[in-house]
Formats: sequence, C-alpha cells, structure tokens
Amino acid sequence: VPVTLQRAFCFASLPLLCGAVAAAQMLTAITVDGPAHVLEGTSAQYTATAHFDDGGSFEVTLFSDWSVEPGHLATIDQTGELTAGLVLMDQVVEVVASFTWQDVTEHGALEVTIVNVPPDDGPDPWPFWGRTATRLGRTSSIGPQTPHIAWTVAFTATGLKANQLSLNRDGLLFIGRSRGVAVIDTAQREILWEAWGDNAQGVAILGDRAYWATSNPESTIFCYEANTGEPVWTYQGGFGFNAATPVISEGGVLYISDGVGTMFARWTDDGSEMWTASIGTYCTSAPGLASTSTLGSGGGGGGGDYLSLDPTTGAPQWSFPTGRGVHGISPILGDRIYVASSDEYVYCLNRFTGEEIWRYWCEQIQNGSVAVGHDGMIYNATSGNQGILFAITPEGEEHWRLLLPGLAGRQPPIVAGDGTIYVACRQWTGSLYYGHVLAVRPDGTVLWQRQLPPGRLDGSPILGPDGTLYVGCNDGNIYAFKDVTPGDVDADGDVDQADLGALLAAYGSCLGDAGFIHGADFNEDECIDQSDLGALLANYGI
Ligand SMILES: [Ca+2]
Ligand SMILES: [Ca+2]
Ligand SMILES: [Ca+2]
Repeated sequence: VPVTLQRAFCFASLPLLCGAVAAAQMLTAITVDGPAHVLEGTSAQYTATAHFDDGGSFEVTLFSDWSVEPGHLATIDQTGELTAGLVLMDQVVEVVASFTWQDVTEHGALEVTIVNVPPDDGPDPWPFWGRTATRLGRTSSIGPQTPHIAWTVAFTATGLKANQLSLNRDGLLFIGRSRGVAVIDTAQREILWEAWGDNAQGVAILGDRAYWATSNPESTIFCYEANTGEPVWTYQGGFGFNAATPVISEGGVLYISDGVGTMFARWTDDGSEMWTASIGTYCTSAPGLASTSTLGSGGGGGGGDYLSLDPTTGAPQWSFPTGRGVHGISPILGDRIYVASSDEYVYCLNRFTGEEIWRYWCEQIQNGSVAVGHDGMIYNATSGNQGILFAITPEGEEHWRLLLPGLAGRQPPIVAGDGTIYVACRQWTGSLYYGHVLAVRPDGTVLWQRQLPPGRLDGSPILGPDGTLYVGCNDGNIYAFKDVTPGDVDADGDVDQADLGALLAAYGSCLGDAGFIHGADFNEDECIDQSDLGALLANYGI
C-alpha cells in the first residue's frame, strides 16, 4: 500500500517534486489545516501537508488516510471533507490524517469544534428586528441556496419605503413602512391589512398582537390584533419614534426610545406606564434586551453614547462613549455587546460593566448593521463610501472581508442555520438606486447574488422556517426567495397543470411587462421563454 500511495502521489500530482525527493529524504510530520469550527449538519474541507527532514513540504490531502474521532459525531471521506453530525451542545472532535512515505507513517491531527445550532426559541419565527430581543440576527432555519424569486407581493403604492420586516407564527409578514404598516398573508400571498400613519421602522410581535411606533407628528405607539388588524390601544408619545423599532420582554413590557432621548417602558396588555426615563439628547437605535438585566440603546451624548439601563426601573447602569452616532441594532451575546458606531469602529463591550474588550476599525461609517453567527463570528456591514461585509472573530480579529455592490445602510446581515450570511445593500448609480441581495458562505465567498429592479433597500432580509427569504424593496414589492424544483411556478412543492397554466399565461413576457412573474423564471434571466418551459416540462409530474 505505501508503494502504491507513493507512486500515485508522485505520478498524479507532483512529478517534479517527487523527482526531487531523494530516497534519503525522511518524512517527519503531517499537519492538518481547515476550519476550527464547523456548524452541525454542515461540511468543511481539510487538507494534509507532509513535511520532510530537508525542510520541504507537499500537500498530500488525497494521499492520506483520513479519520475523525469520536466517529459518531462526524464523518470524513478520503478527500478530507468532514461532515458534522447533529449535536445537542458544542462538541470537540479530532480530525486525523495519516500519510506514509518510504515506510515511515506520520499522523497529523486538528481539534475541530462542532458548533451546536439550537432550535429557535419562541413561537414566532421573526418577532423583532434582528429576530431575538438581543438582536443577534440569526436563526436555525436554512435559507435559499439559489437566487430564485418564488413570488412577490406589492406592499404599497410605489414610492413608499419598506423598513424592517417581521414574521409571526401564522405566517403573517409585517412591514414597517414610511406610511404606517402593511401585513401580508404569506400563504395567500396578498395584503391582509394595512394601517396608515407616519414612518414606522418595524413591528414587534408578542402573542396575538403587533406593536409599532411612528415618527413626528404622529409620535404614537400602536398595539393591534395581528390577525385581524383591529386596534387595541395607542399611546401618544414624545417627539417621534423616528429611528426605533420596539423590543418586548417575555414578561410583556415594551421598550422604545424617541427622538429627544426618552426611553419608554410600557405594559403590552394596555399600554400603561411601567417607567419613563430620560436617557440623552437623541435616540437613533433600536433597543436590545438581555433577560431582566440589560436594556441597551445607542442614544445620548449627541447620539454617540451606548447606554445600558435596568429594564425593571430604567435606572442607568453605565454608558460608553463612541466617536459618532450609534444607529441600527447592537447585538447582545452572553456577557458581550457589539456596537457598530459611525466613528467606523465596532466595539466589543462587557455587558455588565460597559468596559471595552476590543475595538475593530471597519474603515467606513456604519449604521448599526451587525449580526452574530452561531459560532460567535461577528458580521458587520458598512456604509459611508463603500459597503464592506466584515467577518470579525470573537477575539476582535478580521477573519475576512467582502466588498459589497452597494452600501448596507440600516440593513444588518442575518445568519442562517447552515452559517450562510444573507445581506442586502443598495447601490446608487447616479440616477437610480438598485438593491442587491447576497448569500455569502461562512468562508466569505459568494454563494449567490441578485440585483432587484430599481428601488432602494432599507430593511434587512428575514428568513422564515420554511426556508423563504423575504426582502422588502422600495420599488413597492416584497420579494420571496425560495429554492424550488424547476417548473414549480407556484412554489407549492409539485410541478403540475397549475404550474404549466401559470407559465403559459406569462409566456413571452420579460421583467416590467404585464403578466411577468418571477416564479416562472427558472434560469433567472428575467424573461419567460422556451428555456423556462423546457425546465418545467422536464420535471412535469414531480
Ligand atoms: Ca443541535
Ligand atoms: Ca406547483
Ligand atoms: Ca427565464
């Protein structure tokens, strides 16, 4: 076997080097390289390198024997591709490569952590901006692997902005709009109800009710029945909840700040006061909540401070000054808070003391566009002159960066259960805004990218439990991205007469024409033609 391996090794890959490897050269060590963290249920590639006594080294991935211990947690094939099993908590495995040269066998090993992706808690798939009260922006759901738009719904007359989205247990999609809110029934793919008013950043969901707040002059907190659109209570607030979307505790307290530096804590059942606190001059970010101990918000001090309050009393705990405004959301994970300031830094702060643990310079202004992956990786997208998606390790080191086709604005990325990062951005061409949606692999390479019709993107994508990615574009549409079998025009899991009829009705149309539907465009070329019909016929009956 060693002779065969050696011959194959020389013959297949490295004839020149093998010619240079004299019989006297001794194999001294094998090293294994690859990701130190792998999410459960996903795969990762490892490589093996042989080191010789003369200082030479060659990659021998395909000529090594691979194994992983303990074997019930993961498997590895002979190309070095590891597949992690499902785990209930983080687990450490050892990846081993063995290689033989001139009758000498060496083993190399690497410790790899299989990262547990816990199932999403709570009955509602995406109740808040950032999904959790802590604004982490991550979910266990797996999103689309292709840029297929399965369906769209017009959420408004063109010209109105879509801000942040949320999704409840009944599949109702809530859109914060520049004029009130709209609610889409994702099963029927139509507007269920609308409430008109001033700018609403986003809707928070608790139980059967939806909560949001509006800017000047309305300056009101609203509580509506989610499924019927019946108003329950309103609270006339201070000076416009212009930049904030509420967060709600499990105990039923809603927190929101306004445009003159007031934080409101109100009981969700009737809107009555729990407390009201003055926190600074101007509040520009959505508060985040960690259990009953931390209510954090960007605000005071001209907008550049990050503040922590006691959620039960509103008493100040600490404040941390940054150089400029704090916008968007600031995720809270364990004892840490990640704050992206317009002063171009991401700050990692101790949640309990406000002490700075590290800061990372992101080179551009940023509007609070941060998410945290299941493995603790921090994803931050910038605005300013250039949109850059950064992956920053929990230790504060740059892991990778990806240049985006536009600016992130207040559109934090989100992280799916397989580690894929979905991010929206907007590109200004000098005459038009174009929105772009990207799916990025955990290694920083682009899985897919799609440009939407002209219109700004102002809100983050969200991911439903069925794998549908929702994006609100200011061309007036909600775009539902979902992987389907080619031919499944109505995205209901089969390819039948209904699909054929829908495709034929759209046949010959292109984007912008009456009758065009994205759901029938399987090669994503924005026209419905022979190619799409062929894809449908090939799968007819599935
Ligand atoms: Ca698990
Ligand atoms: Ca179908
Ligand atoms: Ca097509």
